[in-house]
Amino acid sequence: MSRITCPVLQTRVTTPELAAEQVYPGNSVGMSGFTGAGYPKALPAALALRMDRAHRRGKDFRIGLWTGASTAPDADGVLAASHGISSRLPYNSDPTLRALINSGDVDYIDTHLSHSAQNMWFGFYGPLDVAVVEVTAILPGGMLVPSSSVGNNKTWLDQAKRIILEVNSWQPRELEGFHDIYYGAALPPDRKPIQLTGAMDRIGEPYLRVDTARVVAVVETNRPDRNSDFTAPDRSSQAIAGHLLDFLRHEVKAGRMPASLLPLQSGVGNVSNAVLAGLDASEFTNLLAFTEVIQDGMLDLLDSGTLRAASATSFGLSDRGVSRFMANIDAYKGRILLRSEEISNHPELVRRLGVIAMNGMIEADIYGNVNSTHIMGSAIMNGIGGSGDFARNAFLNFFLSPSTAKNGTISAIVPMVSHVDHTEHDVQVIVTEQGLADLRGLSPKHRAERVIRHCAHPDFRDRLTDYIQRAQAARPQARHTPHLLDEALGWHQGYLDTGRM
Ligand code: 0RQ
Repeated sequence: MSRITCPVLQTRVTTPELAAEQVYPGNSVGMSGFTGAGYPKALPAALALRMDRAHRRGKDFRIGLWTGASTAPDADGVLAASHGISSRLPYNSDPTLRALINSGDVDYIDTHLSHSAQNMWFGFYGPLDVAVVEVTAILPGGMLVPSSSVGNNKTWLDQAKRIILEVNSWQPRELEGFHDIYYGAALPPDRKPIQLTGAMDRIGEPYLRVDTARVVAVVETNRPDRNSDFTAPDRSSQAIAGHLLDFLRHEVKAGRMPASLLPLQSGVGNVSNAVLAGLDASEFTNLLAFTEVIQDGMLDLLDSGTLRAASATSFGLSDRGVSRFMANIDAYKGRILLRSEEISNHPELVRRLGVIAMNGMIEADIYGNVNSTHIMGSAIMNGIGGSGDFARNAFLNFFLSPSTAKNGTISAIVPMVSHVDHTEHDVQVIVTEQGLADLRGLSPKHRAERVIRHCAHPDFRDRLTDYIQRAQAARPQARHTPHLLDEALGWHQGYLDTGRM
């Protein structure tokens, strides 16, 4: 049976090629998609062909591309390969696009995920020409059943001058009812409190609204999301997870949080998956998640009952995870809610609920500043994503990383981070496979001692200790956060000079 039951929108069904003609050079385009889920599957490739043709004729055809977060090779990837992206926001993990950002060909605006929609509403990004949004189905009255991610879709649909919908019949029709789309947002000075006091509260509607008059094309697809496989947690990730779990036990024992903890936010990647696996094997039970992404580890927790329910904005599953989810989809209904990313990551809600935030990092410095985004200060890896939304406002935040990178040759603990995403004022707990440094309530001097002693790899510990001792001795009148600036900045230059990077 057709997934498009709205008579008006049935008349707009067309091919990806004809739909792509609705996108013009220089347009701002808001696409769906978040961590490889729910991105448009057909339109980007058709648009990339149009761009290739224009470029062969010597004409410039590039767009400003806005998404929920990362998409996939057949969205970000094809458009980047056609040199069709002039600017991009927010989070990206596509390697082709990353290379173009780092070569200076694409302007990348690395905004907090919770800010991306409101910046659009505030008018900070200018007008949105086209929205390209994947949905699961179109209902008779024109309401849209969202697909496997919500991201910024509500804002793109509300704001775009022209709308292209992709209806993907690969997405399970049973997704109807998994979403909670909040329509109560207003702009300052008329904003009201968001009436969400529990992680699983429903404050919105199960559907996305669309003004059918602005829908210029509807394209039918049947293609899977980009589902990334996870490698089994290695020893380092398991050690990081072990330290973190011990610390949670300690906090419960100290009476600082309930036995069922507080709502969890978990970043993506193998360390985060190891933490989820560790939780599943632990005594913790009856937990809640208020997070961005439902990854395989979250399904494990839901299946075992360790996790009662999870609120997020997107799935981020492996192929195996998708099969599992689809086979048991009705059992997850009511236990998984997908919201817009401005709500899943909302600072007001993260702080009210007292979220425990756990995110990866590239490096931390001895004073607790964290770099989540840049390699050697200059090259972007992915982007800040939701890490700042959660960490800054969390009840408790953790930043996790192996203590070294590149086969042990580079220390993830440095005198001064080469780029700052999370400042010493925000960062609470740093964890590596070596141990955990609880920095709450400590002055810079004590933070440095703890980070070096507990988190640095033994191969780098003496060098860091020597650095801090000499920095303290250098200027007796400047011992609050002592640094040897030339040496601190030269630390990374040393890696570059010796060819380690
Ligand atoms: O490079 O791929 O060339 O080998 O950085 O490192 O160890 O694979 O780390 O996949 O766990 O990601 C911070 C990037 C960690 C991620 C980051 C090199 C390393 C490798 C990746 P190669 P790993 P992970 C919710 C929360 C920001 C957004 C966020 C991230 C590559 O967690 O993007 O938290 N976070 N969002 O070799 C030089 C160092 C290095 C280094 C690592 N110190 N020096 N290179 N690398 N450390 C999700 C969303 O918001 C959507």
